[in-house]
Amino acid sequence: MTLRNFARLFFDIYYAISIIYNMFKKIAFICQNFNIKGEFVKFECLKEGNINQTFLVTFIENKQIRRYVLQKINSYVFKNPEKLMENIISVTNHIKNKIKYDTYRHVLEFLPCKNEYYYIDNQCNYWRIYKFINNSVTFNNPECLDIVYEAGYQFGKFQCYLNDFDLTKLYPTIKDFHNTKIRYKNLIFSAFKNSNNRLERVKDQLSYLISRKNLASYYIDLIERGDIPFRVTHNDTKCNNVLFDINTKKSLTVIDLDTVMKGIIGYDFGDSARSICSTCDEDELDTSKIDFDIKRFDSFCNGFLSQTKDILTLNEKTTLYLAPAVMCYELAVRFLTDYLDGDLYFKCDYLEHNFDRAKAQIALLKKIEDKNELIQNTIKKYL
Ligand code: ADP
Ligand code: GN1
Ligand code: MG
Repeated sequence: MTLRNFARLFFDIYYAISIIYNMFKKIAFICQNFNIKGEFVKFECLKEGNINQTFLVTFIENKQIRRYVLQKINSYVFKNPEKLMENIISVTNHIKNKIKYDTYRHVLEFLPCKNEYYYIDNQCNYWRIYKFINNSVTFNNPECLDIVYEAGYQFGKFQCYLNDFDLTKLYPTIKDFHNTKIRYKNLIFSAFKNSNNRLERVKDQLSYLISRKNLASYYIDLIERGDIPFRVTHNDTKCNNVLFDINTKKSLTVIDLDTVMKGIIGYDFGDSARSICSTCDEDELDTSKIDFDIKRFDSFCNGFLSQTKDILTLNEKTTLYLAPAVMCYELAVRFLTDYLDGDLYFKCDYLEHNFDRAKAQIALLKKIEDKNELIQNTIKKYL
């Protein structure tokens, strides 16, 4: 190694250590504001989510290890973190009152910071802390049908817990979040703007999504006609938003409650079906491997509908079959829009990440549409 290379390596290592050290100090300082007892010993990044910045922080109190999840709320995505935290606290309190045992493992528990449940740092970032659920695990892609059943069951149970929750208490944390018609308009607008000169690259995917435009209006028309009711919905029911016990592989609780707000059942059912029943990760590059697994869909429906079938109206039941396609379409539209806009919304690991995600959702949508009849029959079996 030349002296010059050695000096560069030394500088890089020094630079990396100083970033980690400053981060350590900053995280320790933020945690202090939540009055956590004990000594702060370390932090790790939890990289699963596409939105918030998440850290696992470890404290030692009287020789006992205590772990917490520290999150910086994404303020580009969530414009009013104060109201968002009000939603989460009232929803988690409501659920807590219904759980009979092991409350600490079956609902998220947030720590107060003075009179609120967030801390604002000197750059106006909002931070929150909640208890880490020990011996838990999440799955991007479930390894077996029991896990699929459990994920469906847990999202269904979440609906049941909140069936008697007063909808008017919830603030819309993201306006028109699942308004697929507006999502479609935004895509067309971004294509016109072409602010990052990416239009030429996406023209095949864009024309496909335009050709399937009728999917965008299906649920919005039903709501506008008053054919289906509003409910409290989670709105982000992808597979890795359910925590499982690492040993028994039983589901523990639904996490990532930022988007809990007024919605319709198809959003939660469809979003989890497209996420859980896909044979690949959301950013699979080899689209020929992507399929919608009907065996998984069967187990998912079994779990979800075992919890919800008695609370759903007839119209909700008969319109459920299109939900996996609509939610998959919506996500393809969102990924492509964000790609055209220059990756402002979703966290990206590399330049083309959003484009690859959009292509993967389109591949999945085609499979879902091919299996429409099987999807309908499976839903009927469990209603
Ligand atoms: P995002 O909004 O970015 O998706 P999440 O709230 O879903 O963030 O958290 C990201 C990841 O952190 C989860 O997928 C999960 O692996 C882990 N996690 C979050 N909350 C907990 C918790 N209470 N206990 C254990 N792990 C958690
Ligand atoms: C985001 O936060 P996370 O990673 O669970 C997004 C969802 C998308 C999902 C796609 C608030 O979910 O709507 O379906 O990415 N959440 C928000 O992976 O936009
Ligand atoms: Mg998440």
